[in-house]
Amino acid sequence: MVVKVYGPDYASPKRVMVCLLEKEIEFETVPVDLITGENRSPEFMKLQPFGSLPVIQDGDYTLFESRAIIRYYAEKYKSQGTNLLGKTIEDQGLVQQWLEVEAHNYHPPLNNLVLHILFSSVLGFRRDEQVIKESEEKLGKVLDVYEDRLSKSRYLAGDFFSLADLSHLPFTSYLVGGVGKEYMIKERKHVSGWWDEISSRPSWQKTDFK
Ligand SMILES: N[C@@H](CCC(=O)N[C@@H](CS)C(=O)NCC(=O)O)C(=O)O
Repeated sequence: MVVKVYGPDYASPKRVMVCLLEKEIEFETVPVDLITGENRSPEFMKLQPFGSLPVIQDGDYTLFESRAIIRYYAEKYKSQGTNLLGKTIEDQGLVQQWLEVEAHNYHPPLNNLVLHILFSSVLGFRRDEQVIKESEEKLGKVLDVYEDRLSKSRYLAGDFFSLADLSHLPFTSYLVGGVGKEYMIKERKHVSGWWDEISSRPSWQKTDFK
């Protein structure tokens, strides 16, 4: 049974697709257009009651929330493709810790930058310079913590690529691309080396250009 990924042209569905590629799981994509509001159709809202992407359908199993989906597949296919969870229970704890950091410390200010710099006009709200300034400051502080961590560790959870690193790919790609703040990564030597390494993985190269 081929996994269906509803997306696919947005950052959160890409978090799922890059994980499926790392895990060597076959999938197909179902386009949903946020601009025309397809995600608010009664049919889509049956799959995702909040109207957000991504959703996956795997046979008759449906799951939404990108980080829940990547945890599900990393666990379900533990011994297939890249091990994204860590070998020891301690490593696994660190993977989960840094995944939480990505979701709760890194993502919120970065998401504000993406929304206000890239999508405010298309989504029809006012670009707020104060939000942009404060979000950049907040994200900078988080990146300082990353710089320290990555000066001692090749990847966030240890010496292995994991879900914690993978989860950063789609929105950091906006940061260094359309958001125009690549310097936030480049001015931090260890963050910059880490970004170069994780973003050049074949799985991400394939996902980002889809
Ligand atoms: N926490 C959700 C957030 C998903 C999300 O924000 N998706 C965006 C696309 S990247 C979206 O669908 N936005 C439209 C909406 O939520 O109405 C997840 O990680 O799956």
